[in-house]
Amino acid sequence: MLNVGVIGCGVLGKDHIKRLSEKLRGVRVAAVSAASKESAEKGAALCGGKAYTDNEQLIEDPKVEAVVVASPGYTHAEVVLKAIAAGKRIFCEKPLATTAEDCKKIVEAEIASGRHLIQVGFNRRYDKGFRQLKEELDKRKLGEPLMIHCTHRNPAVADSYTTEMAVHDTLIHEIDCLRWLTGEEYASAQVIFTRRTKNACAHLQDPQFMIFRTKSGMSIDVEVFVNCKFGYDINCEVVCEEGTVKLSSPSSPIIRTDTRISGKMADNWIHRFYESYDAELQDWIDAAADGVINGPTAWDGYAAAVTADAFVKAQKSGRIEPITMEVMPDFYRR
Ligand code: ISE
Repeated sequence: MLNVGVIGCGVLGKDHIKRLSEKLRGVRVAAVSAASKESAEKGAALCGGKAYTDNEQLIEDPKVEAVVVASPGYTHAEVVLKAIAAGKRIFCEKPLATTAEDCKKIVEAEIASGRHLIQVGFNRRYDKGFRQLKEELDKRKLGEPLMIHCTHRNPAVADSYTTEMAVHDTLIHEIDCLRWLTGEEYASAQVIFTRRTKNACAHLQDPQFMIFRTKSGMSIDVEVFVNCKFGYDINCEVVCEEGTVKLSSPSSPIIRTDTRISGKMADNWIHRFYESYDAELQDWIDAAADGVINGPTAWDGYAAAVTADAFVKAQKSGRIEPITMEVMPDFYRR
């Protein structure tokens, strides 16, 4: 039984506390922490664990063998570095840290510890549809992939959501998932600001058109539209030399009747990707017994941060920005 401490009791933190204590195997939530006492107590009430308002105290609790980090992104670097120093296993929600520099520090600390401790919560790698897409591509029956077209649409975002968050918070999923899907590193990033929707708040550029080029020359375009109004809409189509492969979307059945076609769409990411959150955490828990990490590593978190930095630069410059990354250390080779 893995005794886990959950850091952060917001929407996703509470969701993780529930799945860890009610649904997943071989795990128990021993403690939770949140900045406010009220929120920590609400989180603790969901699992019967101890409530902390200080993350460091939770990390140092001898009953806590591993931590799930679901606090806001800007807190991740500090918390993860402390957990590595305390020798705890870590599941860290995306982003691993908000800057590539901090991700690098985490990578270096993990390597220095000599143990594989960190999995990053890039949950799309565990989504059934994306897995099927990857299986199909890996067969290479369709020839080499040439282009990928994606959409990442959210029905609406809070006023606190900024133009840069379209990269750090939203596109970050495609940044990781498409790198995993193609097995390629990226060469450049470009952002095209299109005509703005009236439904975005004044400070936000929405939608945005993001273009990647990979090292082999493949081009990838992602429409990020976070006030699309009509639902949570994730699409991905890979165009290969001899055919295309497309994510089933929506994943619910399509009904044809009375000269109409209809189907149900997810209203938010928690519902759309529910099963992938279960699967990624179960994999992390199961791997703990063998002291390994099967899912996205701290290096993947670093690679995503470097790419995100190039996209933010491209938002500001309007130019095609190069993406340059260091060589992956042997520690992360599988
Ligand atoms: C959010 O943090 C997510 O992880 C969602 O998957 C994404 O669609 C959304 O735009 C982000 O804000």
